[in-house]
Amino acid sequence: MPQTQRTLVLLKPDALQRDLLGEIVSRFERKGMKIIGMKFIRLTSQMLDEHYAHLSDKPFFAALKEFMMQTPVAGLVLEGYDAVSEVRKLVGSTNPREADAGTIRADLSMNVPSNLIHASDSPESAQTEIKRFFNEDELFAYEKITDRYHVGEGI
Ligand code: DAT
Ligand code: MG
Repeated sequence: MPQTQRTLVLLKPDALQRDLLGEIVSRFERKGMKIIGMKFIRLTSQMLDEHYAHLSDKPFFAALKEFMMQTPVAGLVLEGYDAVSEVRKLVGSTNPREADAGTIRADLSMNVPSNLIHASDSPESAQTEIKRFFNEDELFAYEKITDRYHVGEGI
């Protein structure tokens, strides 16, 4: 059975600068993901040390942090069936030139680190990342008329 999950998305400074926030949010809306949190976040060096801890020994780490702090990022929490893997599927591989056509990164970007978007890579990291960037009172449970098409009795 599919699991209703929540996942964390960050629209990176290149998405903001290239006027792609709407295009990217629209792809998640069209898929049937429910937006339950959405705000601008000014990332700090400390937040990025935590968020990208798995990359701290890489030579590009400092440049990656600098890139992520160029502008505010747009944070979203998305909810839906198997949201973590479904959102990663829509996002595509880390390197946009290796990502499958049809994905956000393949269709709209060319390079790392300018690959437009972050999305949690497992249910465990989704939980940690949602807590890192959103307070409980910034997340909204609400009924949507389209819930009947996107969740419910289906497989
Ligand atoms: P993903 O964003 O697909 O989860 P990741 O967690 O391995 O990938 O890396 C986080 C970000 O770090 C990635 O979106 C872009 C940047 N990055 C990864 N590998 C890189 C590299 N070899 N050179 C420059 N930036 C890189
Ligand atoms: Mg990652």
